[in-house]
Amino acid sequence: MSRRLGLLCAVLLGLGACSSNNGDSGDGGTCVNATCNQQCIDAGYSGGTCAGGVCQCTGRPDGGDAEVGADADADADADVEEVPEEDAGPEDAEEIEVDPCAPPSCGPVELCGESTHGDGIDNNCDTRVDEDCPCGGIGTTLECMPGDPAACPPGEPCRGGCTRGVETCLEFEAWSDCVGAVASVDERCDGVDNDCDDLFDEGIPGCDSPVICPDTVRAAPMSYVPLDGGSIYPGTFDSWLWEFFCPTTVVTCPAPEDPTARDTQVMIISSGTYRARATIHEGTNTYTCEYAIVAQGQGLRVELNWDTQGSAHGDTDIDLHLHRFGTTTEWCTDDDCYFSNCKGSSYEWGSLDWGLAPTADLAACRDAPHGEGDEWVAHGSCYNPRLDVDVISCTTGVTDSTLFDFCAPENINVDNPPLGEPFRILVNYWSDAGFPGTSHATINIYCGGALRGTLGPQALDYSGGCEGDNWLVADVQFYTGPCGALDCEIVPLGTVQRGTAFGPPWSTFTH
Ligand SMILES: [Ca+2]
Ligand SMILES: [Ca+2]
Ligand SMILES: [Ca+2]
Ligand SMILES: [Ca+2]
Repeated sequence: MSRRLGLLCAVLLGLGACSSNNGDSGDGGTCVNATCNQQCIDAGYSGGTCAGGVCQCTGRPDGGDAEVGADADADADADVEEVPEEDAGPEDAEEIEVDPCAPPSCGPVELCGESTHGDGIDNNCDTRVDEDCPCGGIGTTLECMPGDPAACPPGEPCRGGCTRGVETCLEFEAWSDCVGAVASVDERCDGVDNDCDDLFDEGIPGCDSPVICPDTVRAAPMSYVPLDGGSIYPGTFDSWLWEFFCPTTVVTCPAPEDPTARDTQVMIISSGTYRARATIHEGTNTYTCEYAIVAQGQGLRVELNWDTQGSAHGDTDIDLHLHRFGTTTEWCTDDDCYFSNCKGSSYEWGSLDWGLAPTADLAACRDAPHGEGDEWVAHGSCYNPRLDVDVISCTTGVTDSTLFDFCAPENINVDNPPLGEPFRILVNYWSDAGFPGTSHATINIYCGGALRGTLGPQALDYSGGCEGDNWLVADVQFYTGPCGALDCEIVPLGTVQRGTAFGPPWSTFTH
């Protein structure tokens, strides 16, 4: 067994790769919590539980070295290799290799992932994420979770009531704190899985919560998300209130259709992690239930916001553009996806054929605002690339995201981005609508549903159609990570030019 697998087995008992079925009673495959827990304690961890049939250890090894041997538990057929003492311990961080495809759990050292720029995981469970990792490019981001990684399986929403936050690459290649995460806490009697082990209110004597709160809900951007109060509290009630909280990346937060109805819905436009809270009054009792709604697109999704959008702020018109891979043609041509050729209502299939297959599932586009969804339905599929909506003017304060006047971000999607081919993102100051001041634009880049970059705010002063200020935002290229997940590399450009020239040559990528 290789040294790298030896270390892996030290932190994750029972992986098939380690030829073991630890935690079971020897009959193969079935993890038993009590045995697993004891094996982890024997290995120097604070404990362990079975998750997905696998024994996962939690808590830092108390001695720094994580030694797990076949003799660690005489009852188990643990076929795991001892980690030589010199291979473990924080001082050897740069030498240690870990199988990047293994479900993470608490270990002795912080790891920076396959990219070496961080992995969003608090590998050493000290509540700091990627604290030893240099980040690569100001404004690039990672979803993150402080504490035991077992709460958030890679590539999936977190379990139970836990949700990831976002860490942002700051100056001097340092990651920010992990902002907005809801971490595991001790279980309470509230209908919520507070400790994020897929069981709610477990181990609390006499607990019988009248509300049962959903685990994380997944949704697509630009879709109606049901707020299903009947499944949370089916009994009679005197009053009901839905509150809806948006991630900081969302400028205008949409409101539920009927906040005082038990069962209602909300139209989500932008990607990100939202929170819904129901407050129920029944007699003298008040019950609450709060849970996360994670809105994730697929492939590449770019979202544009600007601070002079809306009737109260100048009502300026700023546009999102995406340049095709493989060419360096000028902007505002058919190698550029933008309002005049890339909406459902402006697409002329053939002139904007980048060779990318349309997405057959209309759920990806049929709820696009301003009637654009109906256009896609008429086309019969969601074309790639595509611009969801072109917002020319809108009314500040409108929170009904289904209305034409709602101040929505502009968004471009490529559901099936080719690998190893770069796209370039541009923001064009089309019209200031008479507003005399400076506008500031912000771009959020999502890859495979995860926020991977927040760039800007970028000042824009001169509007003039395609010849106005053009912010060259970033080049983005997709690759498949070693564990099969789609990811992207973002190279910020950060320059503003006037005119439609392509700009500097394509960036160099490391993937
Ligand atoms: Ca850490
Ligand atoms: Ca890490
Ligand atoms: Ca629980
Ligand atoms: Ca609970």
